Amino acid sequence: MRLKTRHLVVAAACGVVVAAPAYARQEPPASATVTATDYSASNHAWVGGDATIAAGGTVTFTYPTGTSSHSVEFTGALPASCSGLPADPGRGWTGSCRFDAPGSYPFVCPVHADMTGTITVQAPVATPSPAPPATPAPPPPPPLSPGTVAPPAPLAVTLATSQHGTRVRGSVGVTIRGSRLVVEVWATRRSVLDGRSTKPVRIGRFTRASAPAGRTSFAVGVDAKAKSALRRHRRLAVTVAIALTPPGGHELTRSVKRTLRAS
Ligand SMILES: [Cu+2]
Repeated sequence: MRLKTRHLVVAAACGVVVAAPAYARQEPPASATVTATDYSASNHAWVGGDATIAAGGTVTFTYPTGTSSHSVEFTGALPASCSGLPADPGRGWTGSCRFDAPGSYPFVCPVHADMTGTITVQAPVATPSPAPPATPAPPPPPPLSPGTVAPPAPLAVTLATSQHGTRVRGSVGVTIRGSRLVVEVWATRRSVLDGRSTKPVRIGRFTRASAPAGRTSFAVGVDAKAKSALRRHRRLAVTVAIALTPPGGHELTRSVKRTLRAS
């Protein structure tokens, strides 16, 4: 972006050239709205999905009208907190997230892989001594390895034995409000790509930055490769890795094997 150059003001009265204050970077707004639409510029898109806000600001996510199902899933850094976002993709919902730490927060609709957006959070401009953000950016959740030995039974996971369609649905018991839930679905490279490798490949991910106490349901959409494998073979063996981290606490993990069947 070219900076404006009209920053010199001639103070004619005394004949002195005075430099006016350089154009300061504009303080970004404290809030923004991101709207899911079935059709705007393209099929299934976020309107305002690349918003920039000030640290500590809030973004409202909404899907007010339409006939599809959408929801919001952060794929990198997580907001400080969210409320009102649907646990399952759906319609007619409004939720919001607060962003404390400056940085980029990419997100996607788990149903539509090309429905992506990024919230950019900027540090305050005019603070004399830059105050550290109230909450440091949470590190991205570590990758969960499938086949991890499950701890005795601290994590109450309900996952139907028979999973139909291209989403893995289940629920998990959350004892401490504000826990972070990450559910990943893995399959072998062989089953997804028809190769020989049995190396695991991640085919879906669901995150909930701040789950309320009680039972939180999840629905993990699988990616295009897995959908195409499911069309070819009618079934796909998957490992579902669930991780729940209470605020400031230890991560509880569990992994469960299931078969996804084409509906
Ligand atoms: Cu969508």
